[in-house]
Amino acid sequence: IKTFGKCRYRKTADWLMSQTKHRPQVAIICGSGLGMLADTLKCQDSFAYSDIPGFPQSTVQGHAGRLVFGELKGKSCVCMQGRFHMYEGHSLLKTTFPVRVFKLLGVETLFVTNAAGSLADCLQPGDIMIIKDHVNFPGLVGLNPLCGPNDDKFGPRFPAMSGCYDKNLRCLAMEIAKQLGVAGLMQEGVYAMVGGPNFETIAEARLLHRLGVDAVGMSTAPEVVVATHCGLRVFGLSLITNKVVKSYEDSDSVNHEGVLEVGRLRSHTVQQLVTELIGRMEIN
Ligand code: 6GU
Repeated sequence: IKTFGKCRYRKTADWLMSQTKHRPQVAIICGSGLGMLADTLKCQDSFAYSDIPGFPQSTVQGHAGRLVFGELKGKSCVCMQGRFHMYEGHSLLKTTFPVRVFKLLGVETLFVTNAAGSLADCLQPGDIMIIKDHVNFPGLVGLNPLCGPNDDKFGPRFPAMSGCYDKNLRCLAMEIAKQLGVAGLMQEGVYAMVGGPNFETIAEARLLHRLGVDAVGMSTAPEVVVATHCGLRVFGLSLITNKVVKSYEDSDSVNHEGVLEVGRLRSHTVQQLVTELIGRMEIN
């Protein structure tokens, strides 16, 4: 199993700090169709992934592949416009590489957003799910970015994952949703990561549903595991872009275009929520 020495993360972090005056407290990883948030940062410095030493390259359509530094509501942020997925063929270590770089930049809080399909009957396309917990299916069978020698400088060999989605931030998010008048679109739920890139079969969808999964996607869990390992506070949102087909009578099927379309439709609301939450959350 390959691991990166701390100096590989350090090299990237040092390069970034030599290129920008921003010293972010918050990092945001934007999901499919939700990257526009990065464009709203004030006093931007942005870097194509291909120009950042040591950074992986993104390949998915709908993911731009830029790291954007700037301010949101007076807080210093760094935003990934485009993330890395396991199904692209990246090792999980590459997928989560930016998270450890963020840690070295001084980031204390990680925001993650993604597009997900709903299994819960109460989650409709266009709804926004506050991630309360996750099921890391690849992780359960040993595809975990923390596999291999542990780097004690980042965190412990056996990190706890209970409470990895910060409760205070989840409560504050719900309060903000009420104030913005979008509480009707919001609820908490459990996100499951599957490997992809294919969407689920009906049998797989039924299995996930019966296991208590509310929404399913192909990202997020590895980043959250690595963030929790190194002591970052985490907040996550899933934008529900479609219902997962669970019935043999149903003639619907999902496609990537549809996923991006709902992303665009609700991107403004997701942006507003994240922006307000960042503005109002406490920072140490
Ligand atoms: Cl239905 N499945 C998965 N795995 N990811 C998705 C999705 C479905 N819809 C959006 N992302």
